Amino acid sequence: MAKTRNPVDVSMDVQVQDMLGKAREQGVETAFDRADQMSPRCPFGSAGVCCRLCLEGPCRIQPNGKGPQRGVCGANADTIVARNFMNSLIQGTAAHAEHAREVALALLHTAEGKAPYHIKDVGKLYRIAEGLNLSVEGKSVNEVAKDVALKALEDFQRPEGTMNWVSFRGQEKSVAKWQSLGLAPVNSHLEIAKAVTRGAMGSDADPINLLLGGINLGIVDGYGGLHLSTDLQDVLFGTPQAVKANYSLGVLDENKINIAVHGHIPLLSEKVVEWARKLDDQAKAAGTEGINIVGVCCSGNELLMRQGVSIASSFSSQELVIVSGALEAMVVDIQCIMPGIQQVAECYHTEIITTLGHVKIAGATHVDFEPEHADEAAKEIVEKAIKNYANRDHQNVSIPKDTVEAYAGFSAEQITDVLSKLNEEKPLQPLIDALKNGTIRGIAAMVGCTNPREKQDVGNVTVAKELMKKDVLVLTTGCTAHSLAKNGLMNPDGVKECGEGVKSVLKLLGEQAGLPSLPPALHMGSCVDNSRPADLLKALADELDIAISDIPVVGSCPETHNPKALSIGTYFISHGVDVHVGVDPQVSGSSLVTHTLTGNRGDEEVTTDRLFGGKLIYEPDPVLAAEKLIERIDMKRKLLGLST
Ligand code: SF4
Ligand code: MSK
Repeated sequence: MAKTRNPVDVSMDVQVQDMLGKAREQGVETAFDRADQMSPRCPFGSAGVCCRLCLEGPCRIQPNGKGPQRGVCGANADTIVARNFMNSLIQGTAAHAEHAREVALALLHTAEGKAPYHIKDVGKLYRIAEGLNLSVEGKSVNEVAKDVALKALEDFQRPEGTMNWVSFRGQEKSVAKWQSLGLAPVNSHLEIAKAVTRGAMGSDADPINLLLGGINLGIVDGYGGLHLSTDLQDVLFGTPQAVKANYSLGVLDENKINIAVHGHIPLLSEKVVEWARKLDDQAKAAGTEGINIVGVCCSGNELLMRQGVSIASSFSSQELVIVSGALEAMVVDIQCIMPGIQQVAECYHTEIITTLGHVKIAGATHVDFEPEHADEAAKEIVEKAIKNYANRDHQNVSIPKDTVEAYAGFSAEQITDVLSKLNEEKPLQPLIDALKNGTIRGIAAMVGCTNPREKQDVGNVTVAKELMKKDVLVLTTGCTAHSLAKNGLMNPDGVKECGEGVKSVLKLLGEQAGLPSLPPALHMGSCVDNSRPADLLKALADELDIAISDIPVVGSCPETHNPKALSIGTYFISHGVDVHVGVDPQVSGSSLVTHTLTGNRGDEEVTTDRLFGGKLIYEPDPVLAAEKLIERIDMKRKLLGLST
């Protein structure tokens, strides 16, 4: 067993280090400790060569050529690795598709008057209806919303053709390529079921075919998951605009009842915020100064973007919010919720409240959340938190003092709006000019997670700073945004980290928004909001009449932990965008699979770079990763005839 890391070695964040110290002093185990106990990693699992698809197994292939080279059924390392990779993509894609389906159903029920939400962004609803070729003439807002919701739900059941959201949001050039390769998805559920089937024992055994199936899943993830979710969430809850909030464990408030919302789907968290405001007097009557909602993971991102709610923690340090001793309730829905929060909560007074019938944690309180009864559920949750304040042990409360101020809310619409102040007719032109003349060298979407096995924030912050100083414009989402915010990169002051080119553009844009500068990292939202950088790329490519794969743009996911990051990455690769991961994607057991994903476009063999114009870059060293990303940006600039 590897030795336990010191707190200074698990996170860059001093508050996380201190809180981990408190947890250890009090004998409370967290993910950082369990990560140490789980080291070293199993070499078979790490290489992706362990198969347990059927009861003939488990089978494992020695990657060094020694020992058996095929499983009992005859599957070799290439097939096993490709199937395992595809199974990760299924996990990610299914999670995003289900997120989207739940939001689409909530929109339908809202339009029918059966769920207590309202259409907040009517303009976006009508733009979506137009994009889907729906007639709006003579229809009420709710009738249009119902038509849009039904079109969305059709993407889970249509028997043939191409998904509505692929035709609507996809770039024509990309869609044509996918159709020519037979990769354009028909409907999310069909493609996910097909992938499960082809990856099962005794089914698809051609590794290249399996990887192409993975590309199909990436497209489903992007359009049937990310775009669909973002679009309909914006319709229901509003399209984000620039907003200021605070980051770090210090956002907890000793004088208030603290409720953390954690997970992903804003149907629940938006209602919790609404009811926290309504029941503030009840909290005051309990002897506090009111209710303080804080965000964890992507529920946090969703509320930050639309409500300005502050963020307590990214994924890897989620248990430490409880260790503060000041958290009355942690309300969770789905994805990225560590089962370990319940064990930690049992050492303090925090009540863990699960809300979905299909996502429970043993020992936690369950309040069933259905959009139709959202108000009743949210009210009950907030009342439970208020009641639980009486159980707080005030001697055991430790809230770090400082917070970091950050700006978020940079939807594609908000960025376009700021740009339009420079050129009303062609808002994207200033960005295009800056890209063309090299003031902006390229664009990077910094996305993904934090991972308890990695030193928290180091990869995310280092890659971002390295790219910024080389004049790359950084967009960000997910828990990566938490790392960047805590380290001052979502604040106008952080612009000092940028090269002169990007700095001048951010300052100019900042002036249009009444700020000394835009922050060097533009926070575009949650995991599903990776649709937002994609929207911006599509708009740029359309304006330039080039393919998205031609734009000098990269994605980077330095500290990922979740298969969802792999499916998002595959979505970007399917458009020809290079994607860096800093954590082993577990494919090294097959040189064929590794080469197909990471090889170059000039290679004779099939590679994603040759087929789509983008590839996977695995590089754990963040400085080297940034260098590799810059190389690819410069390569694309050269192909466009731009200076490097
Ligand atoms: Fe072994 Fe083949 Fe079964 Fe996998 S599918 S466990 S390789 S027999
Ligand atoms: S929550 S998937 S740790 S970004 Fe979206 Fe954060 Fe990654 Fe979960």
